[in-house]
Amino acid sequence: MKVFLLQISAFLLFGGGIHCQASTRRLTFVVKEASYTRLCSTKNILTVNGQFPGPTIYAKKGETIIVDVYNRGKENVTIHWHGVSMPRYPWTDGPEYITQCPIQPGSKFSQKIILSSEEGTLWWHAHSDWTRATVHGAIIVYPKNGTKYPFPKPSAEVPIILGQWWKSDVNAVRDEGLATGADPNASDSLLINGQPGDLYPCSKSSTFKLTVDHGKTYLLRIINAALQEALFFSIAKHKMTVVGIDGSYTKPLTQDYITIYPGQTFDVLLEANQRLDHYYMAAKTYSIAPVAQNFYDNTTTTAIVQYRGYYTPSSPPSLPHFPAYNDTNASVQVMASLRSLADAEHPSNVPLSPSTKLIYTISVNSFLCPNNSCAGPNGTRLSASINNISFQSPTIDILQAYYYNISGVYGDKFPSVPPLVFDFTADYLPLEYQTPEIGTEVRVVEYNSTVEIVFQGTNLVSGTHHPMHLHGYRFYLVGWGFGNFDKNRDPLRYNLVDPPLQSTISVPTNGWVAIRFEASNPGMLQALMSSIKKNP
Ligand SMILES: [Cu+2]
Repeated sequence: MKVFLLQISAFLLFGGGIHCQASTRRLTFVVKEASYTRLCSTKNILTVNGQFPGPTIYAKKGETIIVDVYNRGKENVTIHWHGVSMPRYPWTDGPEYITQCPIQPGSKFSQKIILSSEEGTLWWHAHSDWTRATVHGAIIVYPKNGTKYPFPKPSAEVPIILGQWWKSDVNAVRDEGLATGADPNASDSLLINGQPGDLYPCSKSSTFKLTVDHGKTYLLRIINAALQEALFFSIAKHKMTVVGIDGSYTKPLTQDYITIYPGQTFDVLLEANQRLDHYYMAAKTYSIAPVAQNFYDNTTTTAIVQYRGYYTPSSPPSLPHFPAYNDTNASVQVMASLRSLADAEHPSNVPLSPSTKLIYTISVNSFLCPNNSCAGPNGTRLSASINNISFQSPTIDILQAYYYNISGVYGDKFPSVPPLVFDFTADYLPLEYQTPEIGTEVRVVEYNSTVEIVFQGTNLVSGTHHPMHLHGYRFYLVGWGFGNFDKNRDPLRYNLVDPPLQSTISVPTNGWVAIRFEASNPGMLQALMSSIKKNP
């Protein structure tokens, strides 16, 4: 019986065109350092081909592309195709020590991108340590020849890549976090297309500007490439209509703002239907941490939507209205409203009666330090876990260990349900629950089984939101809620008709999400939790 392995890991974040049918297109990515100036200071950052954000990959649905990756930097690196299912070919998906060993400085590795059902916006990023901070870019997947968008063709398409900038070297920020055991320092600014925007020092002249013609419609391909921050994104005086997420289309959803979690991508239509003027588009962080404690980046990044024509623009342009930074109800609003198209051309294939049901708790944890010497809460060191297991990175990649039957690299005892059941989202929880086990465990799933995973957030150390991302699959988001998942009551209100198809979802603060997928892509996959922290 063929199986695939679902490898589950909870990382501490800082520990953690033209299509030619005849031949496969090749691209060259040279990973190297380049000097960039932001916020009045200059530093070297790791880039692809010297560009930040990196080059956009344009593709057609179903295309295969080979990317020759040359590592001319000083540290190990891999490139990951985020949201690409890579059917039957996990070998070059990128996560280091999961599907491959990292590409060492001075060497080259050719990575295939195998597109299948994805259409819309995806992205690529480095998948070693913190290299993702600056090594990332958009993947735009156009409809196949003879097919078209399920909405009127926009006048233009614009990648909007949201990111974070630290004035210091990102590895130094990471190392300090690891050394102290506390949250790494918040970034100094948020970014839109690599630029902080007008509200930051030394940034005004380089602010990203989108010139629009009145009456036309623009497709914004919005990517949250930030390492940590969940972001509210909005455009002053304009509505946005969401038409896609994570490389699949949705029913149109008109919004004043969206909440976009790290790793997510949104396709959004912007109708230029307001008075000729300049307007800010802006992003700021959603966080439940107290604003005073510098646990998150509480700045606002802006870009300008400027109408073409002869007029005197407002100065400064108007800023969009945002929910309060800690408005958890606002943070789930888009998730609660998104529906897939579920029509003849875009059918929903959500499994109706899953054969494998898993419940995974997602927790922030803490380890004790000698003499309470660490800088986390009560002198501990912060960590994170799924079903109380904090992932230990192996030294041989797990896929290779599986393929060649190398023992001792990982175990296959990942629990299907929480090892200890308690009131996960209670206000006060026993301190001894905070310390997790450490392990490198995988969950083996039968080939072609249908899987449901409920990700249950807990209030250990800090009940916060947790972006969850699955490799090798996109999944249907069939349900979500606040508090504890109730296996009798909650499935009754699942959406099994038109749930959105996604690759990244955020478990709401002190809540849960339920996802379903068919396990039809053998390989070593990874469920990643890319957030911890923000410990009040
Ligand atoms: Cu990914």
